[in-house]
Amino acid sequence: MADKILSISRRTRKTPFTPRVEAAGVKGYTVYNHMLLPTYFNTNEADYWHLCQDVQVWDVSCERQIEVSGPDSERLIQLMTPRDISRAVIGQGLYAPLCDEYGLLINDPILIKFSTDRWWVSIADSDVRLWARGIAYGLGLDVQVREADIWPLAVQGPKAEELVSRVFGDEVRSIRFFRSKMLEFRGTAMMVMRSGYSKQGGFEIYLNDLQLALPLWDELFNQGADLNVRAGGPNLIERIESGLLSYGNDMNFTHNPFECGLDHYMDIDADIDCMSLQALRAIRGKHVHQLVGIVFDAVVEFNDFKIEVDGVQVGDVRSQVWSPGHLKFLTLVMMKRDFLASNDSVTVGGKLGNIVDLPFTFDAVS
Ligand code: THG
Repeated sequence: MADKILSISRRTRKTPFTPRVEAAGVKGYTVYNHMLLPTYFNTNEADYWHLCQDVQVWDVSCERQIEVSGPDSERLIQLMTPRDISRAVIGQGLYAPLCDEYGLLINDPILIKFSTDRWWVSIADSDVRLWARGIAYGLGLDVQVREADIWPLAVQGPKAEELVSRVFGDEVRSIRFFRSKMLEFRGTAMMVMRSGYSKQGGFEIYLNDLQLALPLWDELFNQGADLNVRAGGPNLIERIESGLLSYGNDMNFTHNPFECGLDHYMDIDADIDCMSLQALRAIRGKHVHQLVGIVFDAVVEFNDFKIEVDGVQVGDVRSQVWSPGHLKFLTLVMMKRDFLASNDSVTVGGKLGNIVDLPFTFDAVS
């Protein structure tokens, strides 16, 4: 596949930052919410080390904001998610599964309470706008659902706080995890949240003015020169080591949140009006699969992503990567729970893998 290119057209939407991403020498794109998402600039591994040591600017415009506004907004959001949103405060992000009436995953966005009558659903890769509009129409809800003109730019890495505070001011430093402030850039206030798809620390800037895209990018690079700032993107190695799930890869519309280990992000015993609650209560404890980690000492070649024991499939490999930091081959696998009940390892191609709970934990190197 390495010799193939991605044909880009209006369907594979560009972003306001694409000119700078191209100038920075992007080497790979994926398509996410019908929009270009840069995947790497040097190599996955070089980008990984740089992310863990310095600071990167990521064009994550493809994390589209589905804006739900109007008197019934909170009702519509709560119908879609089994996480109790009633105590959210303005400017807070809540990582939350969206489920259909069977308890199956529609998406795993960050829900953001932008104001009392306006929520943003910061979506992973599936068409939540259509789903939300369908529900709103079917129930006759008094809401508007649209894809907002917002293009998130993530600044990630140990030096992210220093860089973002140079551009937006020292108020940045007091923003707590998954909280945000409206801060000005060139006289325009935009949301800055302490969040992002890595565990190296950082912020997401929700750009709301097209004209400011290139000035913002350039300012981050001017201010960050001595911090060794570079362009980057969600990094496969880092996100797997950190246990950040990827909808469409690790799980999809055939899985429920229990199977993905998203139990913490649901309140299924709460008294909330949510369309998946009944199904989820019935599934609880009876789900068939569990997403687990399987750790090998060397790279393993899987046969069509299957893990088979005595000719019977017991697992479906969803994501895999060689960890250069831990010198392990990390895989995320949907395993049959009845296999997990009596096994804590599995042999694939003659190589033994240890089955572990997610997120991965790595013993400190002594
Ligand atoms: N940022 C924004 N929108 C997004 C993503 C993002 N939408 C798509 C995708 N990423 C959604 N998926 C995730 C998955 C994990 C996290 C965020 C988005 C995440 N999880 C933390 C964890 O697992 O430790 C904390 C979750 C919590 O405490 O609520 O950060 O990256 N804007």
